[in-house]
Amino acid sequence: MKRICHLIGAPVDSGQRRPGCLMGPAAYRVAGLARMLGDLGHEVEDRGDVALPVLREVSCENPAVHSLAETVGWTEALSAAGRAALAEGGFPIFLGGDHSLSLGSVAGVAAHAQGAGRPLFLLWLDAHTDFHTPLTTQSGNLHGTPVAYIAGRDGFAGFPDFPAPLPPGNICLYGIRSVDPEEHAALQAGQIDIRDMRVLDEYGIVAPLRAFLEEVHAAEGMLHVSLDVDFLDPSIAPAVGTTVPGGTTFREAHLVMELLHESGLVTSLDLVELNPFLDERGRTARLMVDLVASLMGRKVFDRPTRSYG
Ligand code: B3U
Ligand code: MN
Ligand code: MN
Repeated sequence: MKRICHLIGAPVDSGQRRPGCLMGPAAYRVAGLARMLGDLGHEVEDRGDVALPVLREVSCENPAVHSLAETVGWTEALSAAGRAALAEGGFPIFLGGDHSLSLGSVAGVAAHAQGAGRPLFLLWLDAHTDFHTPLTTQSGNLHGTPVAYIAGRDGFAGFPDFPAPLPPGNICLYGIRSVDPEEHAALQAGQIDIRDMRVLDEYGIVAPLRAFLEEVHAAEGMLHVSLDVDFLDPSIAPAVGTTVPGGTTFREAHLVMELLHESGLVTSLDLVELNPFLDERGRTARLMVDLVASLMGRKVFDRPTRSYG
């Protein structure tokens, strides 16, 4: 399917403490994202980088939280950008930026889905669950909070209300292998299905994803995919501030992308946590662009795969 890809630069650095993610959008452009999408037959509109609006004063009871006003500003601006892209019939690709950008990107997508009367599903490809609220985070890094915001947890004073929070069954956390105690307790008490590495080691990378995609399909839902660089193993993707060993391999990650393409269900995408300052000669940026290629239709042979099962 031919898409009109809207590239939305999100040079967000406020959600964590290590400078460099703001160079992410430039790195994706240098690595040839737009050309690759064009070569696959898609239309590409590079909307440039979103600008941070004038900041409002906001405060949080948790003294650990930093850069709150900036993160709220990004949330509002990126939400508007995402919503506008979908309203124009585009396929938004958010070029991050740290994962706090998803507070905004998913809010915008959710607002559109609500207006269109369609359920929204979320596939979170990440080593982390990002299920803190601003009140529970110990690091104070708000990139650890977007899933909680999207799921409608309390504690986001100062942020815009999340439009139509997603029910737990619409959220799939995939590739998880690092969870803080507060996140663990909240997830344990809730009903979000967590496809952590324990699950993927036992069942493989395919079956748990297929099961989720079937649910999206049955509900005629929209599907937002949020791809954190640390979903990948650090040995192939070193350009990320929070490396966690035991991530997905090159082939596993491509297979996930190929299955997503074949499903035809994905309607928006975040690329997050790339820190080009930590990269080795651009290899992580190039790998991320390659994975997007698989997600957008690049394949070895253009024919249905026969079943060997
Ligand atoms: N859960 C930890 C670590 C973390 C979350 N997301 C990332 N790191 N990338 C925290 O700081 O909230
Ligand atoms: Mn993340
Ligand atoms: Mn992560």
